[in-house]
Amino acid sequence: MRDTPPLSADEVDHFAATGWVARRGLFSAAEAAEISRWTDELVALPEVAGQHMVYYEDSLTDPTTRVMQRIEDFCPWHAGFDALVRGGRLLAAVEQLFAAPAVLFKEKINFKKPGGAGFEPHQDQQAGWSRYAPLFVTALVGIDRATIANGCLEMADAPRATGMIGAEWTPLTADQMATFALVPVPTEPGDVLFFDSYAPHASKPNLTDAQRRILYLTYNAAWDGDHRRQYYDDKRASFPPDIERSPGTTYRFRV
Ligand SMILES: O=C(O)CCC(=O)C(=O)O
Ligand SMILES: [Fe+2]
Repeated sequence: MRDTPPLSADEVDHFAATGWVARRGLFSAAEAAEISRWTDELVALPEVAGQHMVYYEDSLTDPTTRVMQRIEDFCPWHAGFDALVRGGRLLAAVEQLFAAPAVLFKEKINFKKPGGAGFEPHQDQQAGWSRYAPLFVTALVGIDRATIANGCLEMADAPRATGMIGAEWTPLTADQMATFALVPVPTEPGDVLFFDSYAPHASKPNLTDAQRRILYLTYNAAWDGDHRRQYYDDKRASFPPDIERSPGTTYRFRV
């Protein structure tokens, strides 16, 4: 017998209507604890140029310090994450949403440490993704509880956007957001929020005293090709992780 699909027909319909859907408890508390432990392992890995990409940001609460903002391109360096991301329930759910086979485009963990910044309203597709594929689906996996106070995601309360509302590399303007509101979508460890690359979203800074870690796994339909390595090669060239930066050059995060 085939496994039951991870998403119900109602959940698939919600995604089709809005571009996003929150699937509560896709992973058990024990599985979420394991993902949390794997995240600690990634943080403990020595930083080496050319390997997993670790980015830092200036703290909002203590401007004299830099705090870990995110880690990307880590699947090649962690077998547990690699297996989680490329198979099982996550891939099966994403394939339900594409109604087609899918491949991994990118993986990252946003740490949003105490003092970590929020994100201006944007569509992920605005980050230059159209040169790789016309549509992506991201699975946001809660590692820590994400709340309004620590900067959970806020999603557009609107019919699904099927194209770019804003320009590449700039946040959405008030005019571009005039027809919809953003609603907070708090998540518990093990919850998964699926959203496509045109779904407008934002988040607030974390002004609490605990970190808010979220795993983001982004996929595209297999028929649009496997662009993961090229994407990270391009990103290392244009916006390298801190350890790969040249002294005296300023690098700017855009969306
Ligand atoms: O982690 C967050 O609060 C939002 C992140 C986000 O939207 C992004 O990295 O594109
Ligand atoms: Fe985003």
